[in-house]
Amino acid sequence: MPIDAARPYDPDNIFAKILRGEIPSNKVYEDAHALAFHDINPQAPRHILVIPKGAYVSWDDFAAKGSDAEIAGFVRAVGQVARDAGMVEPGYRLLANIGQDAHQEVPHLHVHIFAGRPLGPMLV
Ligand code: IU
Repeated sequence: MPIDAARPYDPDNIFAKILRGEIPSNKVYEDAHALAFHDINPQAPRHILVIPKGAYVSWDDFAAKGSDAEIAGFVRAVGQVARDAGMVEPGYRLLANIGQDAHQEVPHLHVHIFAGRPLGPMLV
């Protein structure tokens, strides 16, 4: 079920549990500000999720409340993951679903990285 991104952060959401190490993930990257792991239900040959370590539901929440260090660290982490995964050539797609109309299911901000095949024109 898609979530209401304006709701308060739920510390028991699945990605919060992954961040706390209570649930395992197939981790590909971690630093002070971000964690990246393989999506359990990949929608492309390569499908990685990158999440900030802070408690943010939405991009707008993160942009408003995140520190400059958190925001810069997260943006750099997304790029680092794509580079480390060898996705720069022939390319990759970033996607963040925010709120009900975008069908956000996990109420902890995450960026999807898709790669591994021609992804076609952008779909909305
Ligand atoms: P969405 O943007 O909130 O719709 O995407 C949530 C993603 O989280 C989706 O691609 C799931 O396959 C993925 N996921 C996961 O990787 N591990 C989990 O334990 C759960 C969801 I629940």
